[in-house]
Amino acid sequence: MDMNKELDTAIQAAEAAGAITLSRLGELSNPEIYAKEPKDFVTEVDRQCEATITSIIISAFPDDSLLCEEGTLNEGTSGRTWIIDPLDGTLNFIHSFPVFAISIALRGADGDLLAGVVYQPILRELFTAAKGMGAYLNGERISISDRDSKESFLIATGLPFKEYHYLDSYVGMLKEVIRDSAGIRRAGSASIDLAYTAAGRFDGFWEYRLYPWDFAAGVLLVREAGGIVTGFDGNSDVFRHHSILAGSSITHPMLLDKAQRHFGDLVGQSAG
Ligand code: 2AM
Ligand code: CA
Repeated sequence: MDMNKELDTAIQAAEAAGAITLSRLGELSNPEIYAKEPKDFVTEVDRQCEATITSIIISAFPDDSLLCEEGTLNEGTSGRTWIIDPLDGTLNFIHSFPVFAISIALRGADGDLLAGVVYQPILRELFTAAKGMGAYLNGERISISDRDSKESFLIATGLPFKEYHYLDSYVGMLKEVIRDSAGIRRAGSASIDLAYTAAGRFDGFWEYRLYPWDFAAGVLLVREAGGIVTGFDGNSDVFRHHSILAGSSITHPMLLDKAQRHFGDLVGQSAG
């Protein structure tokens, strides 16, 4: 199915939200920061971006549903759902640490990811993918890393920041990945971690607890770039448990083996 109109709309929405983030970067002060839950922050910039994105998407596709981080909902009749993170990396944004993105994905009625956009406004990097059509960075085809020696792997992860019952499992896995890689990065934006994995900058990525809007677009990017994405249970239905392992045919099995040994029974638990 041709996704050109969907991708063009998602790009337009992501660029409009990106312009908002750039115009507000460095401006935030404490009264403008709200905690949805302890350590889970939202700012008026997140809300402004979400309003801009959703109005662009709803006017182009009024029959589609919306699932957005900051709560905008639209119950459409098409069976398709746009999964939107208007500002991924909010804590970075608040601190002016320049790693944040807009993530927009479209999921079809059958559950398949159809289109995905991750836009990093500071670097003006636009990552796009449509099902079966490959993954692109600013119009150039990207592909997953072909590095094959563990001494060369640069692996991204997300550290636990809110729930700590799996901290020991996480640290057990982290210790092994430290030994089996050149280095680890924790940049604080899962959509960028996945987009960079798709582009071969990172050799793999793992994070235990994420929301659909953090990973939906990035998962399609990695798969369309030739990579493998599953949950920690090895299942490719990443929407079931919200844990993510992404990598190449070399790094994904390595991460999966470690996740299964360290997380054990935890892998089957659904996200809270
Ligand atoms: P968010 O900025 O859209 O909330 C990486 O760990 C992911 O977790 C990010 O994509 C980020 O998405 C989310 N997250 C939420 N709260 C966080 C926090 N306090 N520290 C780090 N990441 C956080
Ligand atoms: Ca967000």
